Amino acid sequence: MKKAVLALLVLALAASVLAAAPAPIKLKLSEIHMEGYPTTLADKEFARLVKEKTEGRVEITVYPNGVLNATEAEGIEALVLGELGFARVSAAPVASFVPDLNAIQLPYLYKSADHMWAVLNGKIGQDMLAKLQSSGSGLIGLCWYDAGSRCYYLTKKATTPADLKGLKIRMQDNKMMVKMTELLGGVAVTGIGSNEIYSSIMSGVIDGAENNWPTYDTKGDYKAAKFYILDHHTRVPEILLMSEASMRQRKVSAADIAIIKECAKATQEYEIAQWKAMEKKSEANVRAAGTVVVELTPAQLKLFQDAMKPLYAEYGAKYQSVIDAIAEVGKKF
Ligand code: BDP
Repeated sequence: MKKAVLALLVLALAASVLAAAPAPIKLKLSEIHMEGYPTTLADKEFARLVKEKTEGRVEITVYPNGVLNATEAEGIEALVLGELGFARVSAAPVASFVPDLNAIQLPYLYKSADHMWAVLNGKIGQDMLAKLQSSGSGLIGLCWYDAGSRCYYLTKKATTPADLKGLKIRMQDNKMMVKMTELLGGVAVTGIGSNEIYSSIMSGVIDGAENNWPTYDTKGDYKAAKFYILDHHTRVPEILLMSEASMRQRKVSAADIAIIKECAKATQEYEIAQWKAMEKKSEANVRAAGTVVVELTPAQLKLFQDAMKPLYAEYGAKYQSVIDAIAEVGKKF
């Protein structure tokens, strides 16, 4: 008899424990970079923190290598529809959904990474994240990550915009970026995910692309286009996005959303540290592999800068106060 009562008690206890701990909400995070890349490491740290701080109520699984979405634009679309919980993407394709974001990725806007970080961590960057949330896009910007500066890389040497004339160059899915290459005389090609660039160059669909050292290195693009032109035309930060629709559909509580936001912010410095190390490592790697790194003279660099200036009138005019504020922050650097 006593044994039966005990067994019942144990059962009741187990049932109450089970009832108190509902199944975790499982969400996916899309990432186009490979394992070990700075943003992938940060995504995983974010997922780890979220699980810990929500005491297991929310579980995020990171899917690297673009297995969920071949292009970031598709990933962002999936967030808008609520088919995906999170995506770590470049801010460039996000600007197709929320054009305000172009104001912080105009060419030659920042003097250095420190200048950009003072902007992103200050009022301008935080206002941008808030704007994203209030834009009605359904996208919530959780935090920024570093992605260095972008340079053109081509199958032939170029030192001036004239050398780019007629070359087919893959650009990110963003009209301003397309225009940037057109202003140099190149032919911009979009709709190509960054994992498809290598094969697109090898098959002659494009003559090059543009990106930072780590992407040029880890995607193997340096094997297809061996001229890396140090024009450093733009710094486009990465952004960790959350889907408003997905959080609603999956019934993530407001308290857990607040925790998620804090966890994301807590990974920013971690990514920046990983980034700095990777940037150096990748540069050394591609140099050792025989990449022709093309240094530009100040006069040649100025030709690139002058050619891109019309973007400020076309895409920056509406955001003149933001651009002025960025220049103001830059005085300290
Ligand atoms: C890399 C970004 C990545 C973008 C890629 C691109 O890290 O998010 O997808 O550029 O050019 O620097 O598409």
